[in-house]
Amino acid sequence: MNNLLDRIYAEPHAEVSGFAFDDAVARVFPDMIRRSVPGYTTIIPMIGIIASQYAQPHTELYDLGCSLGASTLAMRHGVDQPGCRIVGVDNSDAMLERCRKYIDADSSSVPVDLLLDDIRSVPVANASVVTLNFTLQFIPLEDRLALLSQIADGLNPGGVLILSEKLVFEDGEQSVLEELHYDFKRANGYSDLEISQKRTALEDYLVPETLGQHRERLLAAGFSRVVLWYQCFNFCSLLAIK
Ligand code: GEK
Repeated sequence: MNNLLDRIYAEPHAEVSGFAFDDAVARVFPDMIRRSVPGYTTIIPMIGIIASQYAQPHTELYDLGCSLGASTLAMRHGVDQPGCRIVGVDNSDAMLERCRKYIDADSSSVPVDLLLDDIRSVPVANASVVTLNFTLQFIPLEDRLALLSQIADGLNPGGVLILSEKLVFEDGEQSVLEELHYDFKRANGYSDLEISQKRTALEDYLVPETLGQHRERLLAAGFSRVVLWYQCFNFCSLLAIK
């Protein structure tokens, strides 16, 4: 992955406009997500471990909101079942164009198809593993159940969804965990100005929910079991089993 430094919000913006996964973001994305999301660098290799356990022979693995393909590559190196194929989907041209380069440069022979599309309109079928690694949080609330139901329908019995999300908490817990998240960002070199401008840019676009809301919706969507396998501050990853 590249090592360009994220300085997008380092200077004061006269007006902070809404966040977009454009070329400027795609260029610095590996640095941005590593320094902004506590646990991201742990979650990625674990997606490889989970894929290795749950991939079924002759099935599809989906990476929905694949960005530069970090989860795609983790799954690609995790699966050891015959006849698996990975489908990576993202609606940002800037992301997908770069993702293609990482996939082409990678040595694994597991086939990968990359689709420039909205994850809400991509059919999921014959799937054993689906990853939504910090993507559902950008989908409008009213569309989340339909998307998860479509994923559950497209998974084979025993298949799994890996769902990683930023969370919100009730009352006191929220401020404790949020402050720790800001300290994590400060420790990674972000200034208070960068933290506050990024927060403004993401308002109304990244909409986090509680752990309870996620669990309930996953069960309503058709999953039979939901396991919290990772949490760091206000970020978590769930394993939803069909
Ligand atoms: C990783 N999973 O490195 N359709 C398709 N893509 C979308 C949509 C949509 N409706 N909405 C947002 N995206 C990656 C990290 S980043 C998380 C995922 C973050 C895409 C968007 O273009 C971006 O690439 C990705 O979802 C979210 O494991 O930046 O916090």
